[in-house]
Amino acid sequence: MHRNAKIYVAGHRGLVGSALVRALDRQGYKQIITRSKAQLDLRDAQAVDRFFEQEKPDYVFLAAAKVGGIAANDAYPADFIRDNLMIQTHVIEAAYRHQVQKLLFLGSTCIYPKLAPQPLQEHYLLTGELEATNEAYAIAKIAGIKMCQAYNRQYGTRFISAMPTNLYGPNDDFDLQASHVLPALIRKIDEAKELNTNVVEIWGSGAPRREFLYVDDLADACIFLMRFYEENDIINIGVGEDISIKDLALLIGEVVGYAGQFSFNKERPDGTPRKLVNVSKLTALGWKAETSLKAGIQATYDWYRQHRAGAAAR
Ligand code: GFB
Repeated sequence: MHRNAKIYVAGHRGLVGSALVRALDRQGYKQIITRSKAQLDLRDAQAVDRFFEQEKPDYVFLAAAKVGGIAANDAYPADFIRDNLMIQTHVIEAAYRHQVQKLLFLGSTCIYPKLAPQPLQEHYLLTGELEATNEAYAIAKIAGIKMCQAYNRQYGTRFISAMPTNLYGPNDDFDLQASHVLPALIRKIDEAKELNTNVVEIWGSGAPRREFLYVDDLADACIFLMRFYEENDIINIGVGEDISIKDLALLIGEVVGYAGQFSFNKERPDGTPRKLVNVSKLTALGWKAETSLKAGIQATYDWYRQHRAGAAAR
């Protein structure tokens, strides 16, 4: 991927897309193409085809998706399956029709079977039942992976698929209903500290375990894969260790400086008990995550404090 290649980052305003633009810029790529949702609705097939016809990107990072935490996925399954199928289908088809050299599609470790052995290996995909709370999203993402692999087989395209673990970082979604656990706990704990309330509610039992990858590390891994990965199989991106939700809350409390208690609301779902990925395939290729969880939480909390009003309102 040469420095003057035309690179389209779909979803550049989101957590992953904005980190990709930062990383590409930092690494000296000069022609980064982006479009906001208002400028280009990726659910509109004709508009997507016209955009590819005009811009003829050489590379595409498909980071646009409808994403959300366990509550959002549970509440809006139709939105998650419809929007993600439309977005990915239109971009993958247009990338093929307009001879894009290479495309990176992003899956997620939450699309592995709910009770697959841990740590998750790439070939566990489709070997068991999915987690009910986000099955619609998972089916859409699995379809995207299979679509890339089918185009590669039938048309000889180079559409690769990666499986990032749970992500967090600057520009995340801090809305308490739509967001993932880490940004939600940063906001709830920060507000408890500000308001001097003495308890923060954690959804579920606090026992589930999650692996967290700082989004700037993910962006670095995506560029690495775009440059060096040519296989049809999916590849995990993670840190190779996980933490319980309860211990995550305690760690965030330490960073924020919160001395209060935590309560556990068992009415809320725990979701998948664990989804730690096996990262040996990517490690063997020569890539490793750099940012520790504590350092990543600190950086995310610093960003949140600077953007508190906007971030919370998203
Ligand atoms: O991050 P999260 O919403 O999604 O929840 P998943 C992770 C765990 O944290 C669950 C618990 O057990 C939640 O019950 N949790 C505790 C909380 N307190 C909170 C809170 O205040 N907010 C939230 N959101 N969770 C998602 C999938 O699963 O993983 C998505 O639903 C996506 O499709 C994402 O793929 C990566 O990690 O359980």
